[in-house]
Amino acid sequence: MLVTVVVLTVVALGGCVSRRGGEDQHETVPARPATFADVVPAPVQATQTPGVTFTIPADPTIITMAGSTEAAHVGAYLADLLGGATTREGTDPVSGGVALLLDPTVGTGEEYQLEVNAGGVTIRAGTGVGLFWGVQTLRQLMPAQTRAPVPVPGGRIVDAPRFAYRGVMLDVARHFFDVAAVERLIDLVAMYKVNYLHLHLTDDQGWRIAVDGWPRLTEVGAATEVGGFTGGYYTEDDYRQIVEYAADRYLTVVPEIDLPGHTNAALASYAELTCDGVAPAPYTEIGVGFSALCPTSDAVGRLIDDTLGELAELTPGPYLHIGGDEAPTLNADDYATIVDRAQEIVARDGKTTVAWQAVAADAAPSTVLQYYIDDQDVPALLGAATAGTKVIMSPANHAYLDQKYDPQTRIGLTWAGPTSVEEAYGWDPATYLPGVGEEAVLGVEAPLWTETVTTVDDIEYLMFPRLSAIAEIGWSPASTHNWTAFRQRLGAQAPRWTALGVDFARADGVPWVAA
Ligand code: TNX
Repeated sequence: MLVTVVVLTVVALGGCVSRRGGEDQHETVPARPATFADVVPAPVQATQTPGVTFTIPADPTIITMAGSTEAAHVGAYLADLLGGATTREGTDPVSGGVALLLDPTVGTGEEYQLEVNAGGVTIRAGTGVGLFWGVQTLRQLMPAQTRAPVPVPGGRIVDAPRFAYRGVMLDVARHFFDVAAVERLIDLVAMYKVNYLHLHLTDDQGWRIAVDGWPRLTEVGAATEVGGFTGGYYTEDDYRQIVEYAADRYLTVVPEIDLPGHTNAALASYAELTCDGVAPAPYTEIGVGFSALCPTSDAVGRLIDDTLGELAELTPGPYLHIGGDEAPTLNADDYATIVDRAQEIVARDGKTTVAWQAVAADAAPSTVLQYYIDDQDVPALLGAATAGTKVIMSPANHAYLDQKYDPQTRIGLTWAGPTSVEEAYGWDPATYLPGVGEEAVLGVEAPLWTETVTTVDDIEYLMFPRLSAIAEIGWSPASTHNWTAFRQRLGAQAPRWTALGVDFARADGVPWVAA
């Protein structure tokens, strides 16, 4: 009965009121052409030329920098977006098409410049990744349907990221998501210049990566997830495929093996990882903080060595994440024994450790710490940051995508939230923690824990639009930070997400542009 009343109310109001949490008052504004003010994340400088439009014609010409396989790769990506193009090498702007030119004077990293005039589009960058971000910006200047012919407003953008690390995390341990789901996620986050994908591969409820010599990790440890017995895992080839797909879109994978706590799935697989020699039952609940690897077990040493060693080999990126959070059953020395060992192995294999803030007191100088909450570990984190340690900022009350938007949101946790879009956007990584300034901040990351997330739609619903807010905080200069302008830019993403079938939340407070 109640449901009927609500449905009738929705219909009576013309469909603008949703029954889903966080969308009660959602606002829709008429469709409009994209402008230079709509780009997310906001560029360093964006100037539209009034009265100028260039229409990328059907079967356009794309010039890619002569001799550059990177430029050719980005050209092929753009051709795909446009629904086909004639691509050839060159060194100059092209009349009637798009030129992707390498130009070392633009920069040596992710910087790019984009110019649209009546004759065509030119993107210049010092690197392939810079060209790729330029293409993502160009995409946001096109209509949601990017198949050429498409109009693009005239103007000029000069752009560069504020922070080097702009990450998203997917927890595939609490619920498993297959390679296709991860690839879709990569495609969506690349639109917002996110350049790191952190995969939380192991936890109490599941172990999601095959490790040579440890078959029970996947036979037993991967067979569960939150709420039941339908898990899954990545073979080495699956993992390689994700890494490659990400690299093709200029994202670097950061694999996480969470230890010494959050390890029930491993302990259930191998009794020798426990101190009492008894494997616990598999675990499918949500509560945490009860499990730990045994610090005196030889098998634990071998597990860490084999798992991190294998991931180091499979991962071209510089970082391996060792977790380190919530291990209250171990004393400080036992905890340190295990995280020290993990850090040594990561260093042995030529990688850099990333760890949650709990590792701060035991962190090697090169270890990157990930901040998420104001707790007893923060003084050690501040001390490390003062001594030169880099920090990834993921304050749970702003950046945790698993939190509900408001108390009515159909999925999500609430311990750090609920978190509206305005709250997700409302912080500055370089002033959030006094003592961790611009220099100490490597970047930002938005984690999506998946205790309540079971489908791709669920991922998208919690991730969009808030991931776009965190991506902007990581990329855009602090001087562009402005909620009133951001909500307009964000609203302009709606037609794009609709065209891509993204189940985003039409959250309150954002003027959503009609498709
Ligand atoms: C805290 S943040 C956790 C995760 C949970 C998450 C749920 C952190 C390092 N640990 O184990 O999934 O909260 O929001």
